[in-house]
Amino acid sequence: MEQRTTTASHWGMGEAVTVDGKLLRVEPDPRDPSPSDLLRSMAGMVYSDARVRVPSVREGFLAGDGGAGRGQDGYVPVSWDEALDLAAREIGRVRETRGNEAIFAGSYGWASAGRFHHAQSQVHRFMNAIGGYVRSVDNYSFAAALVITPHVVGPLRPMLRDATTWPVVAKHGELVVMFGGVPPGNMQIVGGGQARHRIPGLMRKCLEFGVKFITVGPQRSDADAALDAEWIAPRPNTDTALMLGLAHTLLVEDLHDEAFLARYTVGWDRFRPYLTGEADGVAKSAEWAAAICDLPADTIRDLARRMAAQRTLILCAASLQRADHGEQPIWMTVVLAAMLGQVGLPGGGFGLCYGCNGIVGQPVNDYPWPSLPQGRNPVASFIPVARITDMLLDPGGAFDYDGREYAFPDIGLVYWAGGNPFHHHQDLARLREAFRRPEAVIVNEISWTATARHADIVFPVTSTLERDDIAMSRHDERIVAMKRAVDPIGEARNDFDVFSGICARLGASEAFTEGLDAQGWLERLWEEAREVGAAHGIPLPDFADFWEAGSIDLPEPPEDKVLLAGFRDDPEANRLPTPSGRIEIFSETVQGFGYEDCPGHPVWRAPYEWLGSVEAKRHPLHLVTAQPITRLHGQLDDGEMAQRDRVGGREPITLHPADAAARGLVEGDSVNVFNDRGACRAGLRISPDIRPGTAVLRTGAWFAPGERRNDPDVLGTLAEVGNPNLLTRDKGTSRLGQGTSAQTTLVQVEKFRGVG
Ligand SMILES: Nc1nc2c(c(=O)[nH]1)N[C@H]1C(S)=C(S)[C@@H](COP(=O)(O)OP(=O)(O)OC[C@H]3O[C@@H](n4cnc5c(=O)[nH]c(N)nc54)[C@H](O)[C@@H]3O)O[C@H]1N2
Ligand SMILES: Nc1nc2c(c(=O)[nH]1)N[C@H]1C(S)=C(S)[C@@H](COP(=O)(O)OP(=O)(O)OC[C@H]3O[C@@H](n4cnc5c(=O)[nH]c(N)nc54)[C@H](O)[C@@H]3O)O[C@H]1N2
Ligand SMILES: [Mo]
Repeated sequence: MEQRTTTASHWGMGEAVTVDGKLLRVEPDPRDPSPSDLLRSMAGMVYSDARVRVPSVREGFLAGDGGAGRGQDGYVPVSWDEALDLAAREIGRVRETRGNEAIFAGSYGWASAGRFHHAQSQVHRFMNAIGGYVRSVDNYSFAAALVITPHVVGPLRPMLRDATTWPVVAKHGELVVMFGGVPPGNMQIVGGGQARHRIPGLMRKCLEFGVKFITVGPQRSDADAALDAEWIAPRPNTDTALMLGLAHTLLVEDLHDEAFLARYTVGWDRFRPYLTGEADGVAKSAEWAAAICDLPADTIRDLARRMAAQRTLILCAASLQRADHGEQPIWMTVVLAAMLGQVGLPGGGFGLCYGCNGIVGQPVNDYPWPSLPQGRNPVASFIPVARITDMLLDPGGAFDYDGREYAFPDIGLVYWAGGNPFHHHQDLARLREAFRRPEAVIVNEISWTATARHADIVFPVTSTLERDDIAMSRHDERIVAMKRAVDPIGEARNDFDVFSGICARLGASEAFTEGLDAQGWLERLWEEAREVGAAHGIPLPDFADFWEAGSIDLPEPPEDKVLLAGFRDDPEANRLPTPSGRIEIFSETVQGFGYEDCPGHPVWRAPYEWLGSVEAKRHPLHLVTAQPITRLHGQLDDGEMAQRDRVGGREPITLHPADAAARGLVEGDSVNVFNDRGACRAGLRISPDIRPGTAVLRTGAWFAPGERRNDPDVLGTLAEVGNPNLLTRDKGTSRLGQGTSAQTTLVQVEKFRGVG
């Protein structure tokens, strides 16, 4: 019998269609104007060959190998009781012998939508119930931006929520300059879910009002083709130099707004000598920038003049700051906008991370819906999230972060639930070495990801469609009942049940469950949501009625928002949360940290590898590891969209026709992509719409159907299907932000002559 049930995911709301308990497909909600095709991949993920079906223990672990076989071992199926006993024994032992400071459960990752079964909330609550854990701070997405913005204009997250909306740009804007674009493929995703994907439509609407778009970056496709955007393609990682060249042009042609700089900023006088070259003998002129960016100087001058002549919004994508010195393009975007003097005007100023998701620039509300309480973590120790390998390889070692020095904790046990470090981290060979250090590694996973295959104990867990949950994201326009559509696959259980089981063995049941089962928690969360709703004038029905209804529409959000409009109106009454209360072109605080790689004002510093470096002689292609259009990171790689996109069973890599020809390569070839850190294979696509000297290999491929899946070395499998993090370098953006610098990578590509 056919059944339809509502569901929600990071890629949108939908309806699961089952017949006799088998999932056929997930259909998009008909009210979604731009639904994501990723819904079509969900059935493939649920029934994937790669599902973890039973609790499993690594062979070498049972033989006491001290971790040496992680990533290369086979697994032994065990009963749930045995696995839970083992996990409780390991956690208990590490806790007793080395304390909770020796447990790392940062467990970074996107997990799945849903307020209760959210894996990070579950694992952190569990860890707090048993005495705490070493955590991680910031994220892979925009860590450098998170750390630099409070020094310059104020914290990033409120700026994302309060970003100037596209309807305002349509009405008041004239020019939008998008560094790193606003890739339409990325707009499919909002963490926690999104009922209506409006951004593609809202951006296209700008055209009707005569707004012009320019995209700056290695790929033309970073702008929606329908926008007919102009395309400027500097060398990757040189945007800061380009922005300095624009700033210099504004200055020497007297196109900058001195009155704005005087009233709303501090430190212009400290930055100006750097720009003119008075400070270091190098004028950051259009010619200077042209040589670095490999663009005509006239293009830069012309762009500066057009920006000054019109109402211009400058956007800087998060990708620019996932690079060596990633703090600089963010800071320089703000400075450039300040020089134009349009900050706080409708359709002018700057915007950060618009390409990150469907919230930034879409009209949104902000409701503090409840989430699973995390409890208190008594362990103070933390790492910036992308310093995981450094931590495991260098216990006790010192690291810098945002003006202070810290020491890496000495980790005995790693617990991961809802994230995939062997997807998200850089230089995976180095990460593997690091993952072999702890006494024990425990992972809850849906699938046999590379991370699961580095664990000693693997718990099989349910995915979204195998359990009941509630989607209520702060910024969404609908609350959705995420209903269980199919039975759990194999012996999979919910993360909550895994942690309840371990807690029962460690005498922490009451602290973790508070006597409630999953249904009890859903009802408690719903009662709290009703209180939040009541406080915001949104009456919510009782749980049974909500569940029956399937979803509840929330009030339409306000359409018009202008970032920093209040500050512009009255900079005294609406001081910015920076030390001076104004935009800091020069930051005494940052200068005071004494970091050569992030001084007191924005600077151009050559990245550790780039097309202008000597290294480019041996590895002459800049590797862009953009977000995958056909999946979410590693999630859904086993689904229809990602598998259909493969070229000869491998992840596609895109080269410019000239670069392909120079290597004797044709479309569809299997290629070898390599540098000194590693190598992987990929399937060749050729496109004139990428900058010569650039190669695009999107992140996240790991699923190999059939034979290749059984490679005993899981990194070997990643190399075969085409995973770029075998090639990326593992170094912080700077001593300030310590974010990932994945986008700073050079490679060479050659025809693959091996088997397959
Ligand atoms: N080279 C390079 N690397 C990058 C980036 C880049 O631009 N270039 N981008 C980075 C960015 S921005 C990010 S955000 C990260 C993303 O990195 P991650 O967030 O770690 O990637 P995901 O694949 O989303 O990992 C989520 C994992 O959780 C599992 N999961 C889902 N639901 C559940 C659940 O309910 N319970 C449990 N236990 N598990 C669940 C999924 O199977 C999946 O393996 O990657 C980063 N890595
Ligand atoms: N479908 C899908 N959507 C996603 C995700 C996903 O996995 N799948 N992940 C989500 C997450 S977690 C995040 S954080 C956001 C990330 O959002 P972004 O960081 O905006 O996304 P990216 O795709 O990494 O990068 C956007 C573009 O930047 C360009 N670029 C790379 N290097 C440079 C450079 O040096 N200069 C310039 N000017 N451009 C450069 C590339 O051409 C790339 O396509 O996306 C989100 N959206
Ligand atoms: Mo991200």
